[in-house]
Amino acid sequence: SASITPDIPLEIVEKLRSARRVAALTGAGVSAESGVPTFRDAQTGLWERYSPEELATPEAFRRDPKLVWEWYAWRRELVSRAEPNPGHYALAELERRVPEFTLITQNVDGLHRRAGSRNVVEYHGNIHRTRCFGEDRIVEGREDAGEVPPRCPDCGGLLRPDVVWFGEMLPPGAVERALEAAESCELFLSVGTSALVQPAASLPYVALDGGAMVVEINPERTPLSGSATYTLRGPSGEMLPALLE
Ligand code: BJW
Repeated sequence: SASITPDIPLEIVEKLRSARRVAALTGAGVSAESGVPTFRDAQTGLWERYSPEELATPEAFRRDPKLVWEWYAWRRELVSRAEPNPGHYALAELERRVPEFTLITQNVDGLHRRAGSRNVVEYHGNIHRTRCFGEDRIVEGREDAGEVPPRCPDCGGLLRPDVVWFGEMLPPGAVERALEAAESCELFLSVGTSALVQPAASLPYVALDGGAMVVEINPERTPLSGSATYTLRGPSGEMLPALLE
């Protein structure tokens, strides 16, 4: 295990080997190599006409529940057919190597768990779960029930995906678990996220304040790039496996 990929600074490799606590924050870029479109780059399909700020809000759902439901139904289909990529598998392998590893993902696609990650904080929920818009309760097995959107079997209200929209609170416990991990880690990876959406975007700064090394992995510059300890400019499907070599 002595061979080290030349692109990765030795300091990062050494930190990875010695750290007892590591945290990683992931975004849509990690699933890009699985064929899942990101939110803010090269616009495809429904993203062409609508920005996430227009569709991922409770107001949008109230205004046009059918449009919003169909956007998510289309994405649910797409991610069901997608497979985890080498970046997802490398993060799962990292969890097996590090004593305390927390993966905080903004992705709702479930690909990290499918790749074998276990200690996952789903910061923005999960697209495969459905809940009642009125009662805030998880409802199972109604996704394909004729009406669009389907209705709650108990109260008759509209059903929605169990994801976090702009202006909404994060899932119970998610903020606390993520802060705890960011505050106490020795190494924090920010991978495939534009680092724009709060409160996720503040986690790398929490880690920096706590003395952690912060490594950003992204082919593009982000608002975090200037503050990160190291930036690895490249796709996560190549950079994450290289970290493990
Ligand atoms: C690659 C790659 C490859 C490409 N390899 N990389 C403080 C200040 C200002 C505003 C706020 C604030 N606090 C709260 C707010 C309001 C708001 C907010 O942040 N607004 C900003 C836009 C400024 N936040 C909220 O409302 C949050 N709630 C909250 O804070 O509650 C309390 C509260 C409420 C109201 C007021 C104040 C407090 C909730 C945010 C929920 C975000 N939800 C979404 C939708 C989820 C469901 C769904 O999937 O549809 O989450 S929006 C969307 O953005 C989604 C994503 O998780 C999130 C982040 O996007 P991400 O993952 O970074 O993707 P992209 O596309 O932006 O970037 C992809 C990156 O990958 C790029 O950088 C590429 O370069 C890179 N890449 N290929 C590696 N191969």
